[in-house]
Order: sequence, then C-alpha cells, then structure tokens
Amino acid sequence: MSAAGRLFFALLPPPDLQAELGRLAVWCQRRCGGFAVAPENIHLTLLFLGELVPGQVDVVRRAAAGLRRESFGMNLDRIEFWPGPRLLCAVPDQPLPAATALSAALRDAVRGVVTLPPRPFAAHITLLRRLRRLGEVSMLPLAWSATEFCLLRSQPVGRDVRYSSIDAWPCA
Ligand code: 3AM
Repeated sequence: MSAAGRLFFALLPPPDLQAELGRLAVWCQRRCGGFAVAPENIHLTLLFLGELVPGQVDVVRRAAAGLRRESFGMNLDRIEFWPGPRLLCAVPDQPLPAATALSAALRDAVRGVVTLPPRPFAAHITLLRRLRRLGEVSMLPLAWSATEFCLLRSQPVGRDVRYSSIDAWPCA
C-alpha cells in the first residue's frame, strides 16, 4: 500500500531545464529577494491533492494510470509576479490545451476519492517564493517537451520542502 502525505500531480522538466530554471530563480532572487526554488524542486503543478491517507493514494494512482495521455510541447516565455502569494513564476504566453485537459482529467478521475481545493489550473513554474521587492527581471523563452507526469509528495525540511516522486506515467 502507498504511503500517505501531502501530494500533488505535476510535470517535472528534464534535469537540464530544471538546472536552467534553477539558475534563473537564483538570478531573480538577487534582484527581488525572497526564496529561490531549488532546481530539483522546479515543477509545474497539474493538480494539488492535499493530505491523503494510504488507501486514497492507491485509488489516485490507479485513476491516473487509466487516463489517456499525450505528449505535448510548450514554451515558457516570460516571468510573472503573483501578488497574493508573492510568487515569481515562469509562464507560457499561449494557452496549454493539453496540460489543461490533463489537469481536468486528473480532477475528474480523483473526484469522489479526494476533496479537492477549488483553485483552478493555471500553468506556471514557481521560481521565487515570498518575494520582497519587484526588481527588473526577464527571461528568454525556454522550450519544453513534456513526456511524463508524476505524483509527488511534499515534505517539510526545516524551512524548505523536498519533493519526492511516488509514481510517474509516460505521455506518449
Ligand atoms: O509551486 P506551485 O505553485 O506550482 O502552490 C503549491 C505548489 O505549487 C500548491 O501545490 C504545489 C506543491 O505544494 N498548493 C499548495 N497548497 C495548495 C492548495 N491549498 C496548492 N494548490 C492549491 N490549493
């Protein structure tokens, strides 16, 4: 049986893109303060599930495995400031129908098993948390071809978090 925890579905960039975005996060942090997301934690959240018990995790994994999945490409084009949570994010300029559909399919698949927070899907990659000031930042577009999605566990480590992959499914 799967272990429980605070779980979410996400796309993980390949390590070279994680490293590139991690460098961008550190560059932004020098201009804006706050806390840069570590390269290995760089992700795009598809659906946040919250705190699950082991039985729920197994049902959620089976539901994800049963979905029809297609690979898709995207460009991360620019940096956006989210004032509420004081985040700095890399975002695509174009809508991402495939990622939006995958997020919606995951939401439908786990409905009845998990009580989901109402937050709608908004494609973003968090670079900085608790930003202190809005310095001048920009990025060159980065291309990403998403070929799998993952179920991740978030665990607190001191004042930071560590994400570990529980399962992953290819998008073919
Ligand atoms: O780093 P991002 O924003 O992509 O914002 C949280 C983070 O995503 C989001 O889940 C990811 C892993 O923690 N998250 C945390 N609490 C949430 C909530 N209550 C949430 N998303 C929606 N509702």
